[in-house]
Amino acid sequence: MVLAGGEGTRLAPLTSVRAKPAVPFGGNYRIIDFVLNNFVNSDLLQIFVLTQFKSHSLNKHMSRRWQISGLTNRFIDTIPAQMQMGKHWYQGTADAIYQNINLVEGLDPEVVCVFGGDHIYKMDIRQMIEFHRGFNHAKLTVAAIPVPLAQSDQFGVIEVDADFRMVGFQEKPAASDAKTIPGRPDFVLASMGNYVFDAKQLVESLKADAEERDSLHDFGHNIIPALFPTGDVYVYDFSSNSIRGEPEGTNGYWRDVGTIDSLYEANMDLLEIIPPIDLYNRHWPMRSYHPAVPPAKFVHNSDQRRGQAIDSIVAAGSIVSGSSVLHSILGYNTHAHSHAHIENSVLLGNTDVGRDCRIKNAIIDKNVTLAPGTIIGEDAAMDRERFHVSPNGIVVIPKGARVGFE
Ligand code: ADQ
Ligand code: ADP
Repeated sequence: MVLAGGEGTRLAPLTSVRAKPAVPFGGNYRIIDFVLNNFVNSDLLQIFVLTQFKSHSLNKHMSRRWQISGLTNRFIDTIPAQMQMGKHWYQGTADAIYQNINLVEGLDPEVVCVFGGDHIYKMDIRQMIEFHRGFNHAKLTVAAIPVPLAQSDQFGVIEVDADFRMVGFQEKPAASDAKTIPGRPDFVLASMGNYVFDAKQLVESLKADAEERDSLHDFGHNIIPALFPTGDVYVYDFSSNSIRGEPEGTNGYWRDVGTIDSLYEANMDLLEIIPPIDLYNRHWPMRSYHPAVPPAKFVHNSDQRRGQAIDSIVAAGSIVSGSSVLHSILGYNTHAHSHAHIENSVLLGNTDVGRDCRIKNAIIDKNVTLAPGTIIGEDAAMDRERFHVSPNGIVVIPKGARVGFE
């Protein structure tokens, strides 16, 4: 069960037009591709993707790329909120699963994986299931990773005993209250929001939670705190997960791209010479939808100025003509015209960058047209007047904007 309904308010304006898992990432992906590739590459092929907010773009992506047909018991089904349990939308993540409990019961599985749809990472999920099965009575196993203490208020913070049994859980505590990792006072052990449940336990927990009037019907706030005191909840150390063919030292890379700044940084990570997440590992193919567009092209312009891209990723359909692209990601169908300069930026696609534009430290959503001579990322005060600017100074241009035309 992939939870793909998140509203993603902190990613606005990118999520003003689409659900967070549908946000384009890394030139030719959408965020949800990472978790889906994790399941498919782990050969786990009974997948429900639960959607809710602004799901059209996500649905389209699912139907264009993530279909398995003709194999009887293998499927990827995208499930809209259907109000199965009364006239209300999903109240929280647990309610999202509860409202679809008939899907689980219908398959009568041994374990159910409940995973978030909005993180950038690679995981061989079979290894986590194997870990879960290694305990006789495990009711639930939660994947976890150390994160800096300062971010504790964004995560479920876990305490474990020597056997990696969960002995404490705080949902999004302030840094001053959070339990740090013994011997590592600046880190907490964070829940990745990925759960492997004993199927019967999942059904039982969700039904009990549905009866609770005061519950938020959320895994982090309600289900886990109710379950770990039984002593049968375990914690999977994500850094122990290994994938064939990955560069050394990249184990444990996981990014919650919940804010503009974290989304930007995760995109920039792809531009490292040896990136912490390798898109080229043929043992772990990274599927996504690819539109029928021609290869990217780099050309001199009429006054023999080079069109070039360095330390960059350029998706198909793009043309870089007499302009320079440095340390940036260009999505599908980006056209950069003569004398333009694009640096440290992420363009999501279908962008027209006019002559003489200078773009720095920006995320530019799809279908944007920049008039010749547009300058972004050089004058913070001016950028703030026109656009959303993140705490770290990343300028975000919303989908469909026409910038610099009077
Ligand atoms: P959050 O990051 O706050 O905390 P949450 O908003 O609960 O995550 O969303 C979890 C997942 O469910 C996301 O993939 C989201 O898209 C999806 N989702 C949210 N609301 C939904 C809805 N109504 N319908 C369908 N899907 C929905 C959680 C845990 C923390 C943990 C972090 C890790 O509660 O303990 O540390 O994830 O990021
Ligand atoms: P994303 O920006 O997430 O990639 P798409 O470009 O795939 O989204 O758009 C998703 C769908 O939303 C389009 O196929 C179209 O049907 C619809 N859509 C987008 N913009 C508009 C609009 N201005 N008016 C009507 N429908 C729109």
